[in-house]
This record gives sequence, structure tokens and C-alpha cells, in this order.
Amino acid sequence: RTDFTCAAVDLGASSGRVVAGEVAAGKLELTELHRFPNSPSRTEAGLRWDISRIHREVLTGLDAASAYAPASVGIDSWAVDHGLLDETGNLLAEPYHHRDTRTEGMMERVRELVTDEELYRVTGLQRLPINTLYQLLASEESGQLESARTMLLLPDLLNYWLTGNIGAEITNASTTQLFDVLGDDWAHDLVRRLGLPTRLLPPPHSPGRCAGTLLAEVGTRTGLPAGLPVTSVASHDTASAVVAVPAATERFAYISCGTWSLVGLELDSPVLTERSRAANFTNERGVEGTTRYLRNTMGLWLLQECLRRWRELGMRRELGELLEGAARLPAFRSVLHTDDPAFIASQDMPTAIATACANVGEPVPETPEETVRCVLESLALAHRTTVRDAARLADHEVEVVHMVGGGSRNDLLCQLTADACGLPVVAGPAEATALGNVLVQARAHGAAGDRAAARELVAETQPLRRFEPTGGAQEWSAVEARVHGNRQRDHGVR
Ligand code: ADP
Ligand code: LRH
Repeated sequence: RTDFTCAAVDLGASSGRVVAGEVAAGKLELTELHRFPNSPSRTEAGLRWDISRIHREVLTGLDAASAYAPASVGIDSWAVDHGLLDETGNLLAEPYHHRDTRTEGMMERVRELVTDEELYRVTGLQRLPINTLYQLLASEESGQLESARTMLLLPDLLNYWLTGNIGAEITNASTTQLFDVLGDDWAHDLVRRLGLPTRLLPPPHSPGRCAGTLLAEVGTRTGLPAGLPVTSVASHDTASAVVAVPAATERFAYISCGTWSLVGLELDSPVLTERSRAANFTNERGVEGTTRYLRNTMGLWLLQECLRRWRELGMRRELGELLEGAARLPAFRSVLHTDDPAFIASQDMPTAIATACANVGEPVPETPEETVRCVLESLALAHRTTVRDAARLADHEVEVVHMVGGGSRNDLLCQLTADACGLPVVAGPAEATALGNVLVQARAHGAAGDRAAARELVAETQPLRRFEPTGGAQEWSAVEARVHGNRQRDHGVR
């Protein structure tokens, strides 16, 4: 195999980056060319993404990539959010952020039309208010779909602006709750029954296909040659991250840990049992027809929002310093169930955490370090419960947990996760998503092998760290029971 160079655009909810990826036998190298912060933009028209700015940042990154003479470009991003195009192909409005509260009440609306059981049977998806289904229903109810002709998930929208071509890459389409969990197409009947227009849904395709070629105008703005192939990667960032999990065994669980923590397994086929539905597990599409069987858990959003609030209040301490302080505190003082929907919205998170503690009788964290300790132990507990639930529901043995994404840089979280799960944690790569993006492009261009070969290459070339469990099995069982009990009581009271 010859050297292959490509540009990968990886958009996360907290930051976006453009990297150059180089692949050859025994070689996998990323060079970060451009990184920019990303956050929801609060406007009079709700919580939105400033997609025009994101688009400009992507072009800036591609301009930097032109020095590498890439053979291809690929884009991935967070899931569920989308732009709506009118009949002339213009974007109708800045896309909504999935944390916008307009989806309140939409789950109940859907229940009037389709039972939870049927929805799970058809789409295989976890019920989360952020899902595209609930977002589109909210847009439909407020008349915002009237002039919409096409819905494009964000990577598909950016591909459209790069190439002029319209399509829906299926790893990301599978997160909408509008896609057939057992087929390769949208769930048209379901969409119709929900009263949503099927005209919005572009033709689906698998990752690895050519999405089109670079328009001349994009060439002029970036210095890349017009006609350069844009490859459809596993455009859901989590799907790309799973490609680059450096697992050496099939008995692994992964935690793709960034703004969200996506915790689960790679399986050959979906799990659609009643127990799986009741446990709110999702079956998303992976590469090579695999299923990403996982639960979306709250993730480092909690910490990001705390830091944002503390900065607003003038606090100067950096994350590293807070983590060091948190590591020195006693264990298990205040632990919460983090998947309470109350934490989804952007808010004064330290206060929300304090209130949640007070509500269930956990000691209220007094200092930022105590709050950080509470968040990380609570996330580690969610990791433990989810890894164990997934293994049980899919009847799949797990002997190692791979943590990838920015959260794999957080030593305290990695160690707490190893202790909580009672399993070794292999941490890294932090940039698994960008690596997965590069590997799918390389494979599409004949420069890399299948997913097993890709994983071997990641393990061989990327620095990884191993965290062994240090004990505390009984304490973690006790804390799991305590948090579960708190939750039951809290629900009883409400
Ligand atoms: P996303 O793709 O959702 O934007 P990332 O995978 O980039 O998220 O992860 C971002 C998170 O990773 C940050 O919120 C932070 O908590 C964590 N992180 C990044 N770098 C470090 C670090 N050096 N130490 C500890 N945590 C880190
Ligand atoms: C992670 C992620 C996750 C989705 C959420 C919206 O970045 O794509 O898999 O559920 O963002």
C-alpha cells in the first residue's frame, strides 16, 4: 500500500478540528491544522448552531490542509441536528441545537400516534428528547416545515456545500429515530404515520462511498483542487470513534467520552428485546453493517457547563488544577444519577447539581473541587451500570473497557471508571473520531484494510494508557445501590 493523505473534518459539540491524516503500512499520523471552540448560540429564535461560522472554520481548516495535497476530504459531526433546505436548495434557518427546549412534550405527542414498543421495533433507538424525530415534530407543529424540501444532517449539509450533492450517510441517519433499524432505508411508513413529510428524507448511502467532488468555488476559497473527492465517512462522530477503538479482542466495551459519554458494544446485529427497550439502549449503525449497541449518558457536558458558570463568576482555576484537587478528596461523598433529563439543558450547572443532591439527600458539594468529584464519580457510576447492562442485555462478555475521546485524557475519570467497572480501562486515542474518519477514507481509497486491520493499526501507532482496577468493588456496589435507592425515592416523592 502506498502513502495516503487526506483531510478530516471532525466537529464536536465542544470543539471542531481539521486534521491531515497520513496512512501507510504501519503508519497512521494525524496533524492538527485548525481547531476552534464550539458552543450553542442562544438567539431569539432558540438555541441554535452558528452553522455559517462553522462552515467558515471548516473552509479555513481545508485551506490549511491544501499544503498536504490531500487525496480526499471527509466530514463527521455530532448526531441528530440538521438543516432544512427550501426548494431552491437554500438553508431556511440556522439549525437548532438538540438542547433547545422546544422538544418538550414531543415524546407524549409521538406516544399518541405510535407505541413505545413499535417505535423501538422499527427504529431500535433510545428515547431521548434530542432525537431528530422529536425535533422535526416540534418544527412541524410550529409550521417550520412548510417551506422545507430537504432535511440534511450536519455532515451531509456541509458535504452539500462542498460538492452540491444531496444524500444521507446511514451511520448518522440511524440516530434520527426515523431510520429502519433492520434495513438500509428510512422508515417511510413510520414517518408518514407521525405526520412528517417523507419528501424531506434524502437518499441514504453507506460510509465509504464518494459523496461528490469539490465545487470550483470551494477550490477557490481553500486552495484545494476543484474535483477533489469528498468521501462519505462514518459521518456520525461516535461511529467514527468506534472505528478507531484499538481493541485486540471482541470482548470489549467502549466509552466514547466527550460532551456525551456513549457507552456500549459493537455487535453483529441489533438487540430489540423488550428488556433492551425498557433499559433504554440504542442500536445505531456502525461501519461494515455492525450495530453500535449503546446508551447515551450525560458525559462531560456536566463539567463543561460547571466550568462555563465558574468562569462567568470570575473563577480563574483551570481544569487540570480542579482535577488534581478533586483527586485528593474522599470518595463517594455525593453521587448522582447523571441521566436525569433535567441536566440536558444549558444552565447554571453547579446549582443544578447542588439542587439534585439536596433533593435526594446527598451532601451538597460546597467547593468546585467537591462538585468535580461528584460529577466524575457519578459519570464513572453511569459507565459501570451501562457497561454491565449492555453486556447482560446483549449476552456479550466484556473483559476490557476502551475509553476514547477527550475524556480519555482525564486520568481521574479513567481510574474511577476502571474501579467502578472492575475492569481494566485502556485510555486513548483522544482523537479517535478524527482517526476513524481518516481510516474510512483510507479504506475507501484502497489504502487501509477492514475494521480489524484499522484497529490493529491504531493500537500499533497511537499512545495508549492502561488503568487497572485498584479495588473498591464492594464500595461501588454499595454506591450503585444508594444512587438507585435515591432515584426510586425521588420518583416516589415527585
Ligand atoms: P466533543 O467531541 O464532544 O466536543 P471531545 O472528545 O473533544 O468532545 O472532549 C472534550 C472534553 O474532553 C472536554 O470537555 C474535557 O472535559 C475533556 N478533556 C480534553 N482535554 C483534557 C485534558 N487534557 N484533561 C482532562 N480532560 C480533558
Ligand atoms: C456525540 C454525539 C452522540 C449524540 C449526540 C447528539 O458527539 O454524536 O452520539 O447522541 O452527539
